[in-house]
Amino acid sequence: MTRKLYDLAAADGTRFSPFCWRAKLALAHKGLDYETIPWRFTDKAAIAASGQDKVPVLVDGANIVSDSQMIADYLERSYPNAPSLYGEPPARALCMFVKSWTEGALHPAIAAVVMPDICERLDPRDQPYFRQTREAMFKRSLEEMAAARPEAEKTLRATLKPLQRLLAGQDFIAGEAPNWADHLVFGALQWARLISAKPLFAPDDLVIAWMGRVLAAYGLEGEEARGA
Ligand SMILES: N[C@@H](CCC(=O)N[C@@H](CS)C(=O)NCC(=O)O)C(=O)O
Repeated sequence: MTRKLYDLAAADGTRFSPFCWRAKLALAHKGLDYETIPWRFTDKAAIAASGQDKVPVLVDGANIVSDSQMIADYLERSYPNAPSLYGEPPARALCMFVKSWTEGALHPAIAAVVMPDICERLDPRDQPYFRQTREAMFKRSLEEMAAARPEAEKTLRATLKPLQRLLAGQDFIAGEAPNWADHLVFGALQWARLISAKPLFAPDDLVIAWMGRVLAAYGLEGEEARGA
């Protein structure tokens, strides 16, 4: 039976979720086939069996796994003979630093820039839900966030500097080949570039070349435009 991954979709089908991208890269890393099921914010009933209300949700035979980190741990445990997502045990701990930086610094910097753009791109039936939950989350209206975009872009550029410095000297965050550390950061930047109403990165930005290498490592070239 084919594995299924519930994957957040915009109105035009673009798959922009950073957490879903991580999960897709982890499945590719393990060499596992899967199909994605486009999911909207308000399709809570479709993933109710996972016992929570967010995607990604992986359905692998009888196993239903939610939360991208739980999915990575599940894949590592269930498919131990496929290439490891973390490397040796200490490397998992290092990946947790990358996860903490991604979610604590990079995601907030990206969110401050793209929240209004996301709303525009959502299925109309998702838009009121998104506006209400995100305005409560950020304690600002989407219009206030849009007005503050120039400042937010400046913060994002500063946040990315250490990553760019790293990528000037090595091909992947994990070194010679990508692993979960790359997947975590890739998910965030893929989210940013797929959903931003205007380009956030120059074509010659080091992070763009690295994103190309990550996709190429899994034979996923061509996926970046559609986001599927
Ligand atoms: N900790 C979860 C976070 C997943 C998450 O926040 N997913 C978002 C999409 S990017 C979602 O499904 N949100 C549903 C909602 O806000 O109602 C993970 O790592 O998978």
